[in-house]
Amino acid sequence: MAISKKMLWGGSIAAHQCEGAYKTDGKGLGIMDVVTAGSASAPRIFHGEVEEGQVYPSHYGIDFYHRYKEDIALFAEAGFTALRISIDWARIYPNGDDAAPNQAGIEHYRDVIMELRRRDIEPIVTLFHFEMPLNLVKKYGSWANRETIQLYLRYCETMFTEFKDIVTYWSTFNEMNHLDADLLLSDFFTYMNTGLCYSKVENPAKVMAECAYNMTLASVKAINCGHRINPDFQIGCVFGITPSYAKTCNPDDSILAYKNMERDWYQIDAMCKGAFPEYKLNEYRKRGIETKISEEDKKEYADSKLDFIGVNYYASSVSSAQESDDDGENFFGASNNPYLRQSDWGWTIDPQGLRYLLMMLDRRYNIPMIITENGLGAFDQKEQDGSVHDQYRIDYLKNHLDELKKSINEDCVNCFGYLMWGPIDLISATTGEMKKRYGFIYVDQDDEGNGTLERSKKDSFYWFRDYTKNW
Ligand code: BGP
Repeated sequence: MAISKKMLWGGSIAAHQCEGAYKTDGKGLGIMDVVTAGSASAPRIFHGEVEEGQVYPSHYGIDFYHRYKEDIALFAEAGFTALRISIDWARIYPNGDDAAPNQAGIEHYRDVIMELRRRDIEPIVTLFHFEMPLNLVKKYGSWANRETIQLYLRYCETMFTEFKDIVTYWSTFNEMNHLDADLLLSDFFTYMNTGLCYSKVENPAKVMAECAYNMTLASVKAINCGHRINPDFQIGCVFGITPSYAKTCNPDDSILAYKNMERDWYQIDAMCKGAFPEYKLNEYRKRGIETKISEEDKKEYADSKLDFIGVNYYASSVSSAQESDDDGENFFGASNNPYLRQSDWGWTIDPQGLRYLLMMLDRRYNIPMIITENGLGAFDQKEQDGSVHDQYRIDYLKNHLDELKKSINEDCVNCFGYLMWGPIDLISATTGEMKKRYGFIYVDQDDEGNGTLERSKKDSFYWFRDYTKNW
C-alpha cells in the first residue's frame, strides 16, 4: 500500500502519558513509571523503583486504558482520520526479556486498533515513545548494551506479526535524536530514551554515544524486519527537531547553528542514505569512542528504506557563539529570539520555523513527511457550563497550519498529514503536570491525579473539525 494521497488529520498520544493502569493485565514496570510529577520550576525526579508516598503520573494517566472507546468516539467527532498511539513495550514483554509475550497486552492493543478502524481512523503506531521495561535498564544497562537491540527487535517482530493486517503506518522510535554524546540539556532528555541519567553514569559521552548508535541500528533493523513481514508497511521514524537560527551574521553563529542542527540529521542519514554517516563516526573517534560496525550491520544500513519522516515541531531556537547573551536563555538552553513570543512554559512560538524545517528536510531527504506532533501547552480555564474558550490554542494551530499550507502549495513539500500533540489533555512529558494542557478535549483532573476524569469539548475542538473540513 502506498502512502496516503489524502491528507491525514488527527492527533498523537503516548501510552505512558495517557493510559494509566500501570500494573493492569500483566504490565511490567517501565522507565516512566518511576518518574515523579514535577513542574516548570521543579524537575521530575527519577527513582529506580516506586517509592511510597510519591506521585507518579504514569500510574493513572487520564485512564485512556479503560476509556479509549469514549475518547476515540470524540476524536471521530472532531473529524480525525488518523491517530498516532504508542505501544508500551512493558505491556507486551513485561521484563523485556520474557520467554513469551503477554497475551493480555497484545489483545488490549488489538482492541484499541480495531476501535480506531471501526471509526475510520487510521492507526499510526509508535513502538518506542519513552516506554521501555525498567528491567532492561537494571539488568542489561539499557541501550548501551547491544543485547537490548535483539530484545527490541523481538518485540517489534511480535507487533509486526500480530498486527500485520490491521496496521499500515509504524514508527520505530520517538525523538531518539535527543540523545547524543554532548547533548547535556538535562538528565531528563537522556532518561526518557534510556532510563539513564547523563549526570549519573560514568563516562557519559561514551555511554550516550553508544546508546544513540545502538538505537539507530535498532531502528534500521526494525525497518528491515517490518518490510520483510509485510512489504506494504509504511515504516517511519519520528524526530523532534528544533531548527536553529544564527543569532547574527557573524559566521561563528552560523557554524554553531549548523552544528546544533547536524545532531538532528545523522540518525535520519543512517536510515535513508545506506550507511551510518562517516562524519558522525569521525566525531566519535575524536572523543576516543570506537564504533564497531560488522559486515552484517553494514548490509542492514544498505538495505534500509525509511518510508517517511515523522516531524515533531514545537519551537525554533537561536544559536549564539557569544558567551553572554542579553536576550536570556529559553527552555531548550539556547538564546531567546527577540522577534518571537514564548508559551507560558518558555517554548518559542514560531509558525514559520515549521516551514523552514520542512523545506530543509524535504530538500535533504526527498521522502514523504508527516507532522507527528505540534501544539501549545497552556493553562485552560473551564467555565461553569463546562466550556473552555481557548482562542490562544486556535491561533497557535491556525498560524502553524497556514505555514504548512504554504509549505505544501508554494514550496512543494511532500507532507501527507498533520497530527497535533495531545488532542485530549494528558500528562506533560517534561514536567509531569496535568495543568500544561494541549487538548481539544478537556479532562477534569489536577496535578495530583484528583478529579472526575470527565471529558468536555473546548472551543478548539469545533474549530479543528471545521478548519480541516475546509482545508
Ligand atoms: C514531545 C514528546 C511528547 C510530548 C511533547 C510535549 O517531545 O514526544 O511525548 O510530551 O513533547 O511536551 P510536554 O508534554 O513536556 O509539554
